[in-house]
Amino acid sequence: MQLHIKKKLYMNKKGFIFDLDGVIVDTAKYHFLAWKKLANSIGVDFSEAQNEQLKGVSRIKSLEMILEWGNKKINEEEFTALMAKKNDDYLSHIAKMDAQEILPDVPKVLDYLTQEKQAISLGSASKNARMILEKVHLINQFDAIVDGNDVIKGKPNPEVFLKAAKELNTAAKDCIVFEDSVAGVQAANSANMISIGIGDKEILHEADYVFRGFTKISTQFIEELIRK
Ligand code: B16
Ligand code: MG
Repeated sequence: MQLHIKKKLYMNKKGFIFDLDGVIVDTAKYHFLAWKKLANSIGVDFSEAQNEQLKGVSRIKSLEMILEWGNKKINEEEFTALMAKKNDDYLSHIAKMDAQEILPDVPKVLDYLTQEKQAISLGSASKNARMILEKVHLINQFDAIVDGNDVIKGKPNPEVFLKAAKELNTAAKDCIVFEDSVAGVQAANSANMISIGIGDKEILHEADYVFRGFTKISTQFIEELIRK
């Protein structure tokens, strides 16, 4: 969905696409708590390593994977009920969120891109993305928001990022994606975009560049991406 046009998008050659969970805010810890509670309630163990595999993965696919790990078979009605239960629990954590939960230097990078009149989109698998951006007061920094409500195929399928490029009126090859998940990096690569991993170099080895966080990204590096 395209938001108000805060910038003259036609001036931009590049499109900067940000994942949400794990890139802009540290909501991965809340997804972990909610999935762990749910998994344990149906007698399935759930580790942090398994949670890593769910990063960037849609809610439906995440539950399917948990049930498979636990070797559980349930009917459609139970599946829908468990998804709602997980989301309610997740939302109870989100309710307490504020701007303090924005990851370090994210506002600095967004402000710099805005100052340089670059086009910015969200590209998230989450259906709660818009609400979270509102809660942390970042929603107005985005020219477009593409999230879990706008796509049929989840990451690693590139649909979410291709839609974001379209919203920004930018060619896929001119887009730069910031991602914390393996599935998201793969999606960016399949979309023929520049992938920038935020997190662990070994986990995100498929990305074009990897940084521990935005504090490690220099203004000069962003400048080079703009001018490339
Ligand atoms: P929801 P991202 C993803 O967001 C999360 O990484 C993933 O753990 C979650 O299952 C997915 O959103 C769906 O989230 O349940 O809120 O719709 O990293 O793509 O911003
Ligand atoms: Mg993420």
